[in-house]
Amino acid sequence: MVTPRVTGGATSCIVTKTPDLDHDGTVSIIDFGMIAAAFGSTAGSPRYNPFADLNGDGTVSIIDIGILGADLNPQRNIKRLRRAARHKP
Ligand SMILES: [Ca+2]
Ligand SMILES: [Ca+2]
Repeated sequence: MVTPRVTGGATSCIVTKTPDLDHDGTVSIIDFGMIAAAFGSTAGSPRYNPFADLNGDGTVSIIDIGILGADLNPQRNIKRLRRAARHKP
């Protein structure tokens, strides 16, 4: 994921991994739970999940939760779940 930023006339971008950790097509509380399970871990520790380390700095921290939070969209997820419920056989 690339997030453009313009600050004081300078343009930059931040490149992060996708916050859709379980690859179900939405950023939801499930993805948040995966980051929470690895929260505070560092590369090499047993709980470290490299997919949860969204900015790739070797630590699963509040920064990674913030990146996920920017894409967390409860309304979109509710709509997706309703659509799925309508298509059940
Ligand atoms: Ca997901
Ligand atoms: Ca991180």
